[in-house]
Amino acid sequence: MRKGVAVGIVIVLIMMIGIASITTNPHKNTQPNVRVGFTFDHYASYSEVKSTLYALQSQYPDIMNVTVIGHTYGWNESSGKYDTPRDIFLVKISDNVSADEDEPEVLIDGLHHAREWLALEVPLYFIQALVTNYSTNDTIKWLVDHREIYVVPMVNPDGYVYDGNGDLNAIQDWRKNCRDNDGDGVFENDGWFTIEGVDLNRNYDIDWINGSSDPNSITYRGPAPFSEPETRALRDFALNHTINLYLTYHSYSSEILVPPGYSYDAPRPYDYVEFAIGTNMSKLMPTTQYSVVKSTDLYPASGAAEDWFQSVEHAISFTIELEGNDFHPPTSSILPACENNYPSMVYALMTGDMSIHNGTFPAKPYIIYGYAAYPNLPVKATDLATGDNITVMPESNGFYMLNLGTLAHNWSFTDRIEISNGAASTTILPTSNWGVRVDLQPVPEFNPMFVTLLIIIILALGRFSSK
Ligand code: 0X9
Ligand code: ZN
Repeated sequence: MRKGVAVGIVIVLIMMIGIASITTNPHKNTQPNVRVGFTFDHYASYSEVKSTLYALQSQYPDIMNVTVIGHTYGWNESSGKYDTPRDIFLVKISDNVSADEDEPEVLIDGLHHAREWLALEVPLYFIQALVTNYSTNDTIKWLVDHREIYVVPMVNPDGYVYDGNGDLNAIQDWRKNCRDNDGDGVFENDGWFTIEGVDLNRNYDIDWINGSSDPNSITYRGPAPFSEPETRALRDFALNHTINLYLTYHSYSSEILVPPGYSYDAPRPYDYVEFAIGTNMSKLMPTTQYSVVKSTDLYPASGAAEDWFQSVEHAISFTIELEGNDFHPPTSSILPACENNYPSMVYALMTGDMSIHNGTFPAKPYIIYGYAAYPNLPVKATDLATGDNITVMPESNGFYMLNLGTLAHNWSFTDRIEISNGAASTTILPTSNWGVRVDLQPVPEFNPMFVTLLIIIILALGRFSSK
C-alpha cells in the first residue's frame, strides 16, 4: 500500500515536470519586465512620454535611440499663445542602433488624432516591451536584430495636450492638430464649429483634393497637401528611408483596415497579401480579435496616411482601429488593449522583410503563412497532383511565410498542398486568393533536466522498493 502511494506520487511528479517541459506558448516571456518606464495604469502626459522615452534610451542605449523629427505649432492654453513648440519623437529600435544597417525598415505610429488615447499607449507599450524583453526573449531578440524598427508614438502632441494631456477630467474631445486656421494668433474652439486645426489624416498628398476644404470641419484637409509640420515630419522621415511595412494606430472600432481607403475604385494590387497578414494579426490577438476589412468598408477618406504610405512610399500598410467604444476609455482598459495588440505587432514586423520596393513582394496565386511551435522544424509542402516537393524551414523565430507564387511550378487554385511535421498534418484546398494560414501543432519535447530528474526518481524508487 505504502509502495502504491509512493509510485502514485512519483507518477504525478513525472507528469508535472513533463508538462512544465512542454513549450506550447510562442509568446511566453514577452511581457515587459519594467525597471524604468511607462506603467500603463494611466494615460501618459506629453512630458511623461518625453522623459520616459529618454529614460528608456539611457537604460537601453545599444538598441534604442530617440530623435526629434519635427516641431508643432505649440499652442499653449495657459499663456494663450503659440509659444510652446512640442517635439515629435521618433524612436528607433534595432541592434547596433546608431548604425544604418542593411535590414528591413518598418514604421509604427500612433495618435494622428488627438482624442484617440489608446493609439498612444499601444505604441508606447510596444517600444517598452521590445527593449525590456530583448535580452530574455528569443523572438524579440531576433526581431530587433533583423529589423530597423521605427516608432512615432505621438504624431499629434499639440492636439493631445489640448485634449487633456492624458487627464480624463480635462477632455476636450479634440481630433485635429492646433493650426491657427484664421491666423489671429489664438486657438479657438467653440465646440460645434471647431474653427481651428487640420485633420492630420486628411493632409497627406494622396487624393488630398477630395478631402474637406472647410476649416470648421473636424476632417479639414488643410490649406495644401503636407501643410502641417506633423505630416511633413513623417513624410520627410519616410522619404529618407525605405519603409516596407507601416502600421498606423487609431481608435476605435476593433478593425484592421486594408488600403486603399480613398476610393472604392482604386486598384487593390496587394489585397491578397495584406488580408493574409491582417488575418494573421487578428488571430494573434488573445482577447478581442479585430475584423480585417477594406478601409472603404469603414468609409472612404482622402489624404490618409495609410494610402500615402502604400501608394507613394510603397509600404505594405494598415490602419488599426483599436478596441473599445470610447475615444477615452477608463485607465483599466489601457493594459488589456496593449497586451491584446502586442503579439500581432511582433508578427506584423516579422513579415517586414517582404518588400514592394525590391521585388521580394510575393506574387499570386497565394501564400501559406503561420507559426511553427518549434524553431527550425521543417515544414513540408507537397503538390500531390504533380509530385513536386518543397520544404520550408521556418526562420528561427518560428514564423514562416511560404509564397507558392514564386515557385517555378505554376500553381493553380485546384492544387492540393499538404503540410506536415510528423505529428501534425493539415491538408488544405486553396479557396481564397489571399492565402491560407496553417499552424503546426507543438509536439511534447523532453528536455535534459526532465530526463535527469526521471533517472534520479527511478533510482530512488529502486532503493525504496528494495527495502
Ligand atoms: O477617419 C480616419 O482618419 C480613420 N478613422 S478614425 O475614426 N480613427 O478617425 C480611418 C482612416 C481609414 N482610412 C481610409 N478610409 N482611407
Ligand atoms: Zn483616428
